[in-house]
Amino acid sequence: MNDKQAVALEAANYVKNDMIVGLGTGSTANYFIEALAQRQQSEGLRVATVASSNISMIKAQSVGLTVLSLAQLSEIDLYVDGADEITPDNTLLKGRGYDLVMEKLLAKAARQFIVVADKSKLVSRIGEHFAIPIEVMPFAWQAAKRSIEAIGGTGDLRPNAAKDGLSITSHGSLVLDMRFDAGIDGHQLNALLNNIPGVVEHGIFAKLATTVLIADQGKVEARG
Ligand code: ABF
Repeated sequence: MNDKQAVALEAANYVKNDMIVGLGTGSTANYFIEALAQRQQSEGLRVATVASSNISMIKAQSVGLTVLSLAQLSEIDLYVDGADEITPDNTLLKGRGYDLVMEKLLAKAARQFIVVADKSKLVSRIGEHFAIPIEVMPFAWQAAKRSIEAIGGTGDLRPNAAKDGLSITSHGSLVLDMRFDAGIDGHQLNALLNNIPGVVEHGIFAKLATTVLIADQGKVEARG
């Protein structure tokens, strides 16, 4: 069993009967979806889910989980998702590969948000390894980019996987991948980005995680 599987299995133990569980996106979240389906099959666990992406929705349906629409819900019991970076105070960077609007909505709507990751995701500051994904309304991208540059950001629109066009999210937005000086604090940046017109959402998740589960060589540690 690899570390992503180990941490996902541990997170599945937090699920109790009749919970509504938010499903993250990515390889670690995929293992969680499988572990949850396994508990449903073997123990008869009663659970309903809500997915953070079409990919997770299809995965969850394929393993027999019930998937609700977030539009039907104002809060959920638990959300389990991966992250790209995790700082010592459990601030997260997310959304490098996928839509982050649903991810942040679910993180906010959840009574408990459990982050599942292996040790490679631990960093000392947000932006240490990756650019910050910033989702922008298509008609606002130039104005938003200018505002982000004014607070020290550098970067550009994210190309699509084939690099022959731009990445467009499932909500029809564009993504700016922006880097900032190491001196700028993640919480400060979070507040600044929250205030830029045209920005739909961004990848800094501050004060949202209730528990971070980190796996290292098969052992899982919980950080509250
Ligand atoms: C998604 O999963 C993103 O926010 C984050 O980019 C990614 C982490 O994926 P993995 O578990 O494959 O490293 O939720």
